[in-house]
Amino acid sequence: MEAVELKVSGMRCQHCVESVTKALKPLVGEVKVDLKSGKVSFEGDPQKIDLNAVKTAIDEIGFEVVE
Ligand SMILES: [Cu+2]
Repeated sequence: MEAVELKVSGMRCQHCVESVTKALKPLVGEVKVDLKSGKVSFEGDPQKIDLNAVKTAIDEIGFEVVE
């Protein structure tokens, strides 16, 4: 397991945090979101995580992965 960290833009409140958390749960399990920095992090096997799917899921709910 490795820590993966993404920077997501557009999250402004706890509701956004929940949307991101919910959208990513089926893909990567538990995620940690830091609203202030926009950092979304989770643990996973880099071989198994489909980062494109993660980015698409974030995109679909109106946010953007910037890093
Ligand atoms: Cu919000």
